[in-house]
Amino acid sequence: MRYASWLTAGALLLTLCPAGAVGQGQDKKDDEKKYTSAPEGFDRKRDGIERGKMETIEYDSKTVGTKRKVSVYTPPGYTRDKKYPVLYLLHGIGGDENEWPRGGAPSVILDNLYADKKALPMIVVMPNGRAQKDDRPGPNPFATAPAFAAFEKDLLTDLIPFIEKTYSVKADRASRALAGLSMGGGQSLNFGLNNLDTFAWVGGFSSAPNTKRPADLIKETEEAKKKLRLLYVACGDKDGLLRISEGVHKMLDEKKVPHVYVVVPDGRHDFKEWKNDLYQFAQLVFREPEKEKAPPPVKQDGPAIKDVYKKHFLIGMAGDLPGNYSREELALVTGNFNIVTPENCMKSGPVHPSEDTWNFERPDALVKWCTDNKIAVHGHTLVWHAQTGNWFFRDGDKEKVTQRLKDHISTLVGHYKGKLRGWDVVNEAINDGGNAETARTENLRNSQWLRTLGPEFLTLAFKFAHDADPDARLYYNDYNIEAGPKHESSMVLLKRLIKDGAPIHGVGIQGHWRTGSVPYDAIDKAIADYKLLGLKVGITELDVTIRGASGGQFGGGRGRGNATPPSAEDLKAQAEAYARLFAIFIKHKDVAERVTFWGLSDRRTWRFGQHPLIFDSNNQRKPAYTAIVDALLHPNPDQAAPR
Ligand code: 9MR
Repeated sequence: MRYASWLTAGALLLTLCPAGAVGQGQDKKDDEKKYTSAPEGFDRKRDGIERGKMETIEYDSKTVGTKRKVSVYTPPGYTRDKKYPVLYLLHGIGGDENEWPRGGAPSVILDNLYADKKALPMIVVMPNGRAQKDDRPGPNPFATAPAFAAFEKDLLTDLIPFIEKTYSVKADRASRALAGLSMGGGQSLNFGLNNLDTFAWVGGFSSAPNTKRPADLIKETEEAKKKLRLLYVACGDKDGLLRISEGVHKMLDEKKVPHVYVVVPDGRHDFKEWKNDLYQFAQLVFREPEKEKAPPPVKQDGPAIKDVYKKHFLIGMAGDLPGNYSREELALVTGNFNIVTPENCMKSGPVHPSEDTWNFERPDALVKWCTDNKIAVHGHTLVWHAQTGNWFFRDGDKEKVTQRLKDHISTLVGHYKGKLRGWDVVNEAINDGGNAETARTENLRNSQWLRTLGPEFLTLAFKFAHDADPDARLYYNDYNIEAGPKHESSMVLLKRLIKDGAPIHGVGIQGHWRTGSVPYDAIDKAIADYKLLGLKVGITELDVTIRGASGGQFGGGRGRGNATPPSAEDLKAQAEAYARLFAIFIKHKDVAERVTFWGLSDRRTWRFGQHPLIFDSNNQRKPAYTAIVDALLHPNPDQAAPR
């Protein structure tokens, strides 16, 4: 007598299942694979196609101490000139090595699949999974359950070596699959997941309660994720054992182990279901690993950011143009930006290295190039603690240094009067860090300007600049002023400047940030705070590094990255960061005047190796570029600005 299924032995089943395990179909989950049943005739012999060969042979089992029978299917055209992968296919509690060949039509199903070129040629080995001397099911097959556990050893140490000696097979884990129905499904999950060095492909069809508890099935989650090429868990929704597969599926989901989970509508515990499972499983196994899908190339010819944001704010870049920039790079500037900040050439060190020396050549060339190309220029920077000649302070009392400051600003701003849109008048005057106490003060940096002229140096600088070019928009520019005590100090300082009548129009948040730690909420609030002071806001030196330090302090973090190209994941995270930032800038478009990137590309950046910008080192748009365009044209609600 053959027991084809658990259901034929319902009373006994209850003794093996934990209480309540024989549940009926549960609600379907969203993550279930969309079920498509095998096409009509998939298990019927077709005329005129090549056929594989089914045979029964015997192997010596040291484990059991007998010769054991095994059914083996070799595919059409099987030849010793090729090496084949092997599917070990296990039967149910009432079956033996003949159960699949008699009830499951494996040779027909596979022959048809090969004729349709839907599966890779494989050998199918159908052993007797009851590892005991008398391995027939006998009158009470459930009494033989322990022998199904003992089969693990027989399979691994006797059968597999025998098959690999006897047939022309590929003997590696990527070329071995283990699957089975019912009791054999439980065996497959138990043995397969326990022996990932032997099997890369595992399938449980209507697995029975011999399946280990879900928590015990996978020992090393990471190992399983890495080594499993396919884990296929299937069951009919009318199968009394569905609960077993559901438990396995739930555990796999919790551990985030990729798997295919199929709940077959109207599926029962019978060969209709298992034939279909074999049909599906056979098509999935032994495939080459999918090459890591490269992200779709970023379209290089979409709309330009300067045009997309035309009605919102200016889009800028920093560089000492045209200098040694290539034609391609310059085309990138004209194509994408409508305002330029000279990265270095207008700083007092380079432009005014001693009291009587002015180097206007480079900044003049920049202003001419920008004017010729209808690009605005924002001057950078009149007063800074860095890159400032010592001559300003040499032998000078307050009066003399004030005069030098005035001369410097009047000459420089005057030289470009009417040609520049604005200026960073004072750069980075507030100390780094800070605490609750300094937050209530301006916490000014102990620079030579402060030491010599006192806190008024800022007001003076703004006045001198305004006198030299009354139409220029004058900015205070600093890094990390969007958050923490430094933000509070910036508010104290700006309030004082306004109160003292400094002609200040705006505040520049530099924006040297790092993917993963951008202070979005603080940025959003800081812009709103500055707006309340009646100031405009510029994002003046934007870059979002992929790796390495961020922050804006001069010299800080340089060289921490390396030239290794960023991964697709890194680029995606960076794109998301940029999208979220632009969502904030868009929200504040009434006060945001300009967003300037600090550099041009990942080649032209002070953070070389940290890949911070929106063009890569080959001047190609990065995912961040598209994300910035999409932030306006196709906003993603998940990347919306704080409300
Ligand atoms: O990017 C600039 C780099 O090339 C210079 O060597 C450096 C010193 O002049 O300044 C860099 O730009 C800084 C800007 O002027 C002010 N904020 C911080 C920027 C990065 O250090």
